[in-house]
This record gives sequence, structure tokens and C-alpha cells, in this order.
Amino acid sequence: MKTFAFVNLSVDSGYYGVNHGIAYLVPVVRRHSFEVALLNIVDEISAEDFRRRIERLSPAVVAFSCTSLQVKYLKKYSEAIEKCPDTLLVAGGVGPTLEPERILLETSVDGVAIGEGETPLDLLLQTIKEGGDHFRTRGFYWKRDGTIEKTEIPPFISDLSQLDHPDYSVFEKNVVQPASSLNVIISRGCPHSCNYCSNKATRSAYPSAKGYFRVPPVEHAMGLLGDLVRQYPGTAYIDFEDDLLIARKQWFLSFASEYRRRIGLPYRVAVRTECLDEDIVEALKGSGCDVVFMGLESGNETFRKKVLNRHHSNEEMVEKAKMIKRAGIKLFTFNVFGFPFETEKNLQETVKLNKRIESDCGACSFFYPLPGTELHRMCKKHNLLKSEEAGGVPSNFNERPVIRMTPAHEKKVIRAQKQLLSYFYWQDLKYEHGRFCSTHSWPRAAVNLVRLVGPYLLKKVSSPYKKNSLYRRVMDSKLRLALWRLLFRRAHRPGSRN
Ligand code: B12
Ligand code: SF4
Repeated sequence: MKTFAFVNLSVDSGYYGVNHGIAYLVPVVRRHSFEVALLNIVDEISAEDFRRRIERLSPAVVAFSCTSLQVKYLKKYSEAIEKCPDTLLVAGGVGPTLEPERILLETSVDGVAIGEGETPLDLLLQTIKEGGDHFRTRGFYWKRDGTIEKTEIPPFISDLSQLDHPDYSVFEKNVVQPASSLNVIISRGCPHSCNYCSNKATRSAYPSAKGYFRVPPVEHAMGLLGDLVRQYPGTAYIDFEDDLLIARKQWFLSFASEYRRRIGLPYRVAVRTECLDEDIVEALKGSGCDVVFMGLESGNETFRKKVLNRHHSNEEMVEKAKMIKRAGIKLFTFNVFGFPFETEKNLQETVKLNKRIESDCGACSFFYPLPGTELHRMCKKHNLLKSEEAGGVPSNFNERPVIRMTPAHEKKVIRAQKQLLSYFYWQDLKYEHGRFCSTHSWPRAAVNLVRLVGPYLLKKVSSPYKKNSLYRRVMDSKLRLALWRLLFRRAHRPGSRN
């Protein structure tokens, strides 16, 4: 049996979980009777080491999956194996989809899949099986003798029930199910078009983007979730990583009622201000949602409208935040600092709006101009992009500002980010510890305090992104996880979160 090797590039991203894209593609590969292997690269390894690992597998196809921030590693690792005989190198994912030509010219891959991979990969494996000319497979851009050949892009699959359930078995169990929770994604895309997000550019890769935002039939979603929960016994929590699962109101209301009846596990999900109303909040609460993620992004209304293409007002955000908090759901906000044309006042407005809506926790990333987005074009026009060598391409969004700015402004951006992070830290501590104390004895509550304060102190002395840092060694240690599971298993039982 021939081997098909996926390579998940996630180097220094601060993220060690599954790649849902690969999980959705595994059944396609298995259908064609290939043996599936996975190299999950979360810490940088040498090119030599990578080549050795691939040679051991001796695969017919090596399939890289990555975001734009990981393209630099795609270059390094594809070059390492370009001379492997009889191995076809392909790449896919958001990064390659948005810059296929650049990737074919600057890396050693033979082909780049455009958009969602189920159909292109199916066509490619069929062609390989039949001994046909794979350079003609639709859904890919190919490099042959140094020139790029573009093929027709097949439409995306509009009925998601036609997709096989994702298969996470190629990932280690503790990656799929960290601390009793499962990360899942059941929809595709988002109906909105924020200027800093890849969504619009990704759907524009198709000749027609109409209907790109898709949710599966509720029955299919229940089957998928039920299967996963059965495959991973001990699952006590679901983390929905969909862009905007609540975007279609009627669908979400019936999803929530079935979810409550048939799955019944507490969960968290992303929301958007405009989509929230009393019905949705009631459905969220009633079906077990205990945390929502809401994009606040910037605290200045005009800036949000003009630069970010987000059109809701601060008042609306305050009102919706109140609804969430009244329902007893934890409010987590996403914030970005270091946008182009952002002033010191804007930075402080972001901090203030979080305080005003009393976010219980949140993330504060630095703006990164993703290729193909409106803000990338704006940065290019105003000469704000830094070269890769000058630090213009980080591995994640959280370490430092990325676009050109004066050193004085950069300091302010970093200071504002730290200020908000510290606010979130104390808010979160208050929230989590308060909730814990109400259901547990004081000795457990004391250990819980160490659990909450420990990572904060560790982050002060070591980096969460670097291999073998103290933070990583402690946080990734199996002993720590086992200990917390033992001590806190009651805290993770369904229903015990509220
Ligand atoms: C869930 C999610 C996460 C999760 C899990 C990520 C993961 N690797 O699965 C978390 C929260 C951890 C996360 C983290 C990050 N994310 Co994220 N995330 C998403 C989100 C919302 C959904 C991704 C998803 O699972 N989609 C569903 C699956 C089925 O689709 P898919 O992954 O695109 O895979 C399909 C195709 O791309 C293709 N495909 C993929 N790989 C391959 C390989 C081959 C060979 C082929 C043929 C096809 C193929 O086929 C797949 C099936 O159809 C997207 C937004 C979006 N709508 O895409 C952002 C998104 C992918 N994330 C993004 C970013 C930037 C990040 C971070 C860098 C943020 C950070 N920490 O600073 C990290 C980096 C993670 C990493 N591994 O590098 C950006 C990427 C932008 C870009 N241009 O690269 C996106 C697009 C959001 C945005 N703002 O625009 N993310
Ligand atoms: S709402 Fe979120 S996922 Fe949708 S386009 Fe805006 S940032 Fe992207």
C-alpha cells in the first residue's frame, strides 16, 4: 500500500492542537486505499531531520498544510525533500490558497491546492491511481519545468452533509482531546467581510463565492458530534472553532435545541455583536454554552467602521455584552493592537471599552497584514509592510507588532497590549476562582489558585512559544495534566461549569 504523508506546519504558533483541514482530508485519502501518515511539526526541526523522517515513510505524496504565517517553513521543509525520488509534493490550506503563485515560485512544492481540499485531493488521488497526468488535476496550480499551469477550480461543496466526518485519529489522543475537551468545526466560512480577516480573500479564490458560508443540516451535525464523543470517551466539553456558528438564526435555534437533547455537553463558541439577540442568547444558555468569544477588535467606532469594515456601534456592543453577562455566560473578547493609522487614543479606547463591557477575559494580538486582505493592500499602498528579514512575518500574532511604526508608537502599542492583558488576567482569575469556590471545598480552591496564578508567573520568566522553555516544559508535562485531571475531574463534568 502506498503512503500519503500529511505535514502539519504549526511551528512556534503557540498552538499545539489538531488541524481540522487535515482531519477532513484523511477520509478522502483513505477512500483511495493509501496508508495515511502525519508529521505534526510544532517545534522547528532541522531540514536534515525532516528529510530523514520523510525518507523513513517513503511516501508517494507529501501534503503540506499551513497558514500564511508558516509559509517560511514550507520553503525550508519542501526544499529538504525536493530530491526525494517519486514523491509528489503538494501544499494546501489558507496560506497556499492566498498566494499560490508565490509558493510555487519560492518553495519546492509541485502543486498548490486552491480552497477546500476534498474535491481536488479526490481528483488527484484518482488520477494517480489510474496512472494519469496529475499535472492536469483540477483544483490545483502546478509547476512544470519552471512554469506555472493553472487548472479550473471546481466549486466548493455546498451541502456539507456530503462530507465525511473528520478523522482525527492521525493526531495523538492528547492533542485531539486535551484536558477532556474536544475542538471541533462543523460549518465553513463566515458571511462577513472584515478588512483584516482572510475570509473574504479565501472565498474569492472561487469563481463564484455565492453561498460560501455553510452550515450542515442539523441532523448531520448531531451525527458528527455524536460520533466524535463516542470515539473520545471522557469528553466533557466541546470547543466550537467555527468562525460564526450563530450567523443563521433559525438554523442555530434548531441546532441548539437538538444539541441540548442529544449531546448535552457544555461548550464555547464565537459570536458577533450583530447576530446576538434575546432568542440567540437564550438558546446559547439553554444548550450549555458557558463561554462566548466576541470580536471587539478596536474600541473606536469610527476606526472600526472605516478601517476594519465592522459596522456596529459601541452602544450596541455594550447592550449585547450585558445580555451575555445577564445569562451567566463568560464573555471573552478578541482585541487587536498595532493596526495601521491607529492612534494612541484609539489604543486606550480599546482598553476602556473592554472595561466598560466588563469582559471576563480576552486575547490581545498584534495586527498582522494577511495577504489578500484589504488591510494588506492598505499597508502596501502606504509602505507599512516590513520585509521578512526585518521581522515582517512572525510565527504567531501575539509576540510583537509587525508593521512599520515609529519606535515611540511601538512602545505605546506594546504597553496598551500589556495593560489589557493584565486587566484580563485579573478579571479571569476573579471569574474562574469565584465559580470554582462556589462548588468546591477550600483545599481544592487553594490548589486551583496555584493552577490559575502559575501560568501567569511562568509567562513572566519564559516564553510560551519556544521549545523547551520552562513554560512549555511545565505546561506540556503529562504529569501536570494527569494531576489536574485527577484533582479537577469534577470541575469538568457536564453541567458542573455553571
Ligand atoms: C479553527 C481555527 C484556528 C484554530 C485551529 C487551527 C487549525 N490549524 O486547525 C486555532 C484557534 C488554534 C487557530 C490558531 C491560529 N490561527 Co486560525 N483559524 C481557524 C479558523 C476559524 C477555521 C480553520 C478551520 O479549521 N477551517 C475548517 C477546515 C476544514 O478548513 P481548512 O483548515 O481551511 O482546511 C481546508 C482547506 O484549507 C484545504 N487544505 C488544508 N490543508 C491542506 C493541505 C492539502 C495538501 C490540500 C490539498 C488541501 C488542504 O482542505 C481543507 C478541507 O477542506 C480559520 C478561519 C477560516 N474560516 O478558515 C482561522 C485562520 C485559519 N487562522 C488564522 C491564523 C492566522 C491563526 C494563527 C496564526 C493565530 C495566532 N495564534 O496568532 C494560529 C496559527 C495556527 C497554526 N497551526 O498555524 C488565519 C490564517 C490567515 C492566513 N492567511 O494564513 C485564519 C484564516 C483566520 C483569519 N483571521 O483570517 N486557528
Ligand atoms: S466576523 Fe470574524 S470570521 Fe467573519 S470576516 Fe469578520 S473577523 Fe473574519
